[in-house]
Amino acid sequence: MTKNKKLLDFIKETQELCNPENIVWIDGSEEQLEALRAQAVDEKILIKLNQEKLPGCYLHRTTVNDVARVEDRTFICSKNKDDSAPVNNWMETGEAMKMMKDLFKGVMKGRTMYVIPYSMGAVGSKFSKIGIELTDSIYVVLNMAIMTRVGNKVLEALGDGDFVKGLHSYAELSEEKRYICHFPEENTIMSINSNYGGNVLLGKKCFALRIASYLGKTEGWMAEHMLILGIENPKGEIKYVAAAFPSACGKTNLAMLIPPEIYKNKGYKCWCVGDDIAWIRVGEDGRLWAVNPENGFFGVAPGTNMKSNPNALLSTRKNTIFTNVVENLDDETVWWEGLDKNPPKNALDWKGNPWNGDMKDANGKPVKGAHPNSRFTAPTVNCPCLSDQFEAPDGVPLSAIIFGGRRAKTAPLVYQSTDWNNGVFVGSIMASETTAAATGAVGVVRRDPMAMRPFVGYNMGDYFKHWIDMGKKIKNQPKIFNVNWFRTDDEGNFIWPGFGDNLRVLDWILSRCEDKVDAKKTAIGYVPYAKDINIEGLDGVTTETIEELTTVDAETWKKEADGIENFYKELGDRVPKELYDELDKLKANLDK
Ligand code: GTP
Ligand code: SPV
Ligand code: MN
Repeated sequence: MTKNKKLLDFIKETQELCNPENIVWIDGSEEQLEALRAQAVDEKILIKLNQEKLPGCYLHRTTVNDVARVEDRTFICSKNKDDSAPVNNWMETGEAMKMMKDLFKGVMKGRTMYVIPYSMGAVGSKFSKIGIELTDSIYVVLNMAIMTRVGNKVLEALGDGDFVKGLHSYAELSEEKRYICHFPEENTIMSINSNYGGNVLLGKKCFALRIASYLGKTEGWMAEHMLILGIENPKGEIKYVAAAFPSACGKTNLAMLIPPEIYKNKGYKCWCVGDDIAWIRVGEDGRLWAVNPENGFFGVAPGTNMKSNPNALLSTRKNTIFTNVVENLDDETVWWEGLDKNPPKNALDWKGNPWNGDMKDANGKPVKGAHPNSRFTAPTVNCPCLSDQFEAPDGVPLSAIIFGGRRAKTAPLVYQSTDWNNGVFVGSIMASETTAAATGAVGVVRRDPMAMRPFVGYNMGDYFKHWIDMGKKIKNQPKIFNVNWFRTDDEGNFIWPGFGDNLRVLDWILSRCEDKVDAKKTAIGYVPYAKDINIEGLDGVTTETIEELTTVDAETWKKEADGIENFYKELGDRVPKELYDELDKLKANLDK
């Protein structure tokens, strides 16, 4: 299989620690995966769906207490506290290793341990990195086989090289003993007592963001929570943007955007390179180049429909695993809130209880059938708008970097930073209302710098410094913007139509990158003149609406500046001076 000494040692040590009954190597063949799917169906881990309507599709239900990332039980372990804290939960490396080893002792007794060799990035490309996940969960194996490139070809590419060690067991799915521990200094991840995506598909957030962000800092590149999108104009030129929005704030939707009619008719097209994670490097031409290290989409199901995101929905029509959605018992298909207006009459909800669309709770509110963080795991190849550059070894060049969050007030529809350092500032002050993608309260505004608050594998101040330092290395810097699709009116309705119409904002962004349009200077940066956002063909949106969406209220922003200062203080003394300078400039602008 392999002669890699480190790998063989890792397996032997884990075997001794976890005591599995047997070991199965994932070779990546369709035969092996098909046999595992059949076994998962036998063991009631997966439900086989209607193979005519949804070929190759399955449904999985997690336990009720295991439905999202657990940020309060996720740790970045390092020798020195300051190298991780204060935003991350920190544990000292030795102490955490000991705690985890105690928890893993004998945990796979009577179970099979699967060895998953996986590559983040196309196998063999010079930007790709290899991980090995050892797990006792077939669900993890089958999801990793969609989300990453797995199997013998990865072992071959590994040779006797280095890899990220990942160990996972669903153990007893105990909430009290659930821990997701990262050891960036040891290239190691350990995850126990969960079987939910972001906690257990170790290639994703654990490796491709937390460990990779640390590697990026040491090696001079960046791992970011960003979608990558190509926008083709009528002349056939394609410009790429990368955008960081917090979890469940619209990355998958923007990444698969369908142009509004008036743009489509002119010949605009959009191409998806990635929907969640970008690895970014400085190219020989001095531009930033981005690759998507994943091979699948782990997308939010609720709200996905043929109007909001047809490309996402079409991506889920074959070879997809659905988690925690509604099971339609009449025809063995799936449903979720916002799919269509016809919930099934004879169904099971995400917990497996009988459900129909008419049920109300004690307060008369509709009982949801799908969990708000229910997800689909779909292969990228299914995506109708997948970019032909998806596997390009060097990635795609970025014209713009876009930050964005879910803000009912404060942040305008779009604004542009004045330069790189100011753009880093704009990213660092991002704030967003929390969503169901992580456990805990939903709808609370919190600072989420670069949408990386839950995913930075080291000290946040050092992470900001890395952004500032990268700026110095990029000769042809992309322009940096901030967007907010989520401003609401006094009744709480979204003012901006969003989804496909977001292309209208991207259009302005690209025009700014090419110096084709003027903008209005405000205290926080440049906002569009209302006339420059194309609203042709939009119902109910006028230039007044755009005026309203792009106002920057000085009083609100003064409070925001105080909030930013407090946040920086919380982060401690590693926040770079460059960012305090930007904060001073913002305050001075607001006092003008
Ligand atoms: P993660 O996979 O958790 O990282 O989430 P994501 O950032 O990919 O978010 P996604 O695109 O799945 O969107 C999450 C939610 O935001 C869904 O309920 C969408 O319907 C909603 N949403 C996305 N784009 C827009 C938009 O432009 N306007 C509005 N109002 N809602 C949006
Ligand atoms: C997110 O929460 O940002 C996700 C889903 O993309 S998870 O893989 O659970 O992190
Ligand atoms: Mn995400």
